[in-house]
Amino acid sequence: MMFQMKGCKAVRGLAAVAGANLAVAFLSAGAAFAQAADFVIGAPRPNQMGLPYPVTPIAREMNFFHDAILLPIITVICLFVLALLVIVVSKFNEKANATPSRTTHHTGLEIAWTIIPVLILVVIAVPSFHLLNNQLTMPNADMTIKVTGNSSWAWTWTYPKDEGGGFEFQARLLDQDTLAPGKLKLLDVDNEAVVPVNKTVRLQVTADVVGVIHGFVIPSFGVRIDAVPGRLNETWFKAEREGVYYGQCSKICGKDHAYMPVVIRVVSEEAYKVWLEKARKEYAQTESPVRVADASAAR
Ligand SMILES: [Cu+2]
Repeated sequence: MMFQMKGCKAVRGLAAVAGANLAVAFLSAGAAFAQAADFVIGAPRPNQMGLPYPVTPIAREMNFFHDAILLPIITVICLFVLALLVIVVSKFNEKANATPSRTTHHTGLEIAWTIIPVLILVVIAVPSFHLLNNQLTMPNADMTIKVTGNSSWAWTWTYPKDEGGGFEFQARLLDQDTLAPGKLKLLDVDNEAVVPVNKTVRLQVTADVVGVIHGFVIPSFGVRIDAVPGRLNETWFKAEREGVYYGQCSKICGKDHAYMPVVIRVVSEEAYKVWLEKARKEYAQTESPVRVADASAAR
């Protein structure tokens, strides 16, 4: 009875710690929100804790999954195992326990330490599969952009003609020796990709056939997908806040792996139209051969 009461107290203590952890996670998310009242700079901040500020439904679901489900479970398990270790070390050493028990089996305990981890995994699996399904199910997209990790360690952005584009351009890291004030080191590029806010964007991601595998990542969008030569991978995002969002190639792809950031600027629909008009003229010399197929024709 005494042991049960002690155990109960310990569980309550663990729950309190997990709750505090959760509160910290939510507070830090709130701080990011307050900091980014108007325009989000989707880049890492000094002393940042937690995941990047989420601006898409998928990224929010990822943050929830991490902050509200994984983190508390991990915290409770770590503290539980630590408590067991402390008990074992303090109670069952030679001095404190000179004549050890000869017990080698305990059926109830063995069933419990098999079943409980399985239940924990099931609890994790349900929201995990839900998230995975949402990531992989393509919604009806408002627009399409093709991104190619090219063999000169830069990203080529292609805006299809059918959707008002018909051009492509390369985004290259700015010269780090002549970086203008306010520009982010190893993140800002010469030509940012631009998309309208609150629109579902289908991203088709690939890499040069003569190149290597790259990893296309925008943490604030919850987007992470491989850019593989000869394969057209597909993902999507719907950015709900204007801002400029940064990511970096996440595959160890070659000598300039560290110098090929991904930058997307999310603007209002009017600003996007203005940019599209300007970009069409600016990048006209590199007209894109990409056309978006009409999906209804294939049905
Ligand atoms: Cu790369």
